[in-house]
Amino acid sequence: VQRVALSLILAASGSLGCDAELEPVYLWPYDAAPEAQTVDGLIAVEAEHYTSLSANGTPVSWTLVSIDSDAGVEPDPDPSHAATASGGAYLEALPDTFVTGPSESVPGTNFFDDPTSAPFASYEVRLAQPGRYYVWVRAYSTGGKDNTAHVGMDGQWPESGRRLQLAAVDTWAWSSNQRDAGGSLYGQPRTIWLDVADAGIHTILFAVREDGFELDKWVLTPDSEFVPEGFGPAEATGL
Ligand SMILES: [Ca+2]
Ligand SMILES: [Ca+2]
Repeated sequence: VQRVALSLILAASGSLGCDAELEPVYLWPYDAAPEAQTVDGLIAVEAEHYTSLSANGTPVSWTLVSIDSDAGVEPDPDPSHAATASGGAYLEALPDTFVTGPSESVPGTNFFDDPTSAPFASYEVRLAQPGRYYVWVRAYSTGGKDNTAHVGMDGQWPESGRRLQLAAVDTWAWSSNQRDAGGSLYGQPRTIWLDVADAGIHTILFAVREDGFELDKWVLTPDSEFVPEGFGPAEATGL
């Protein structure tokens, strides 16, 4: 396990203010920002602490659901899961029209196998070291038509970030599985990753593949043995 400190910056309004000499600091768009900490190469970010969201010309958007407010977007067949979400909030891809039962996938409308034309959320982070980062997400699905997404970086969507697959249903669960990896529809752990060529500011991207996907929190870790549990690491803290 590499023991290199890593810092994280989230841009509050597009101005990153990055400076390699600065102590790591959050620039959350929230007043109650946690104090930043240096960590052992791992970062953890609440999905609701995004830098920006884009529908990317589609009818679907990542939409905030919290203990204080429902998404207010219909149709959304399942109830809020904010009460059991990390931080009491998450993003859901809404509206959700591709659901278990008599519904059809419509590419570009409720199903986005190609992440380049999918709705996405952006997170500005500062990575203090290059290398391979395994991607874990804490997410919720209520069926097989709500349980995949894509991960990208800096406007790119590498094959290793495509088709992130949840293996659990009707519960919050962590996954780093790529659909079909290892000969299983539900994939295998640590088959979703991002290769980072240079330290510095990067934009981590999460795109919708199936509407109704609920994204609570995500982790990047260089540790191939790390498996998050429960709510996972506190934001930006490490092992
Ligand atoms: Ca769906
Ligand atoms: Ca959350």
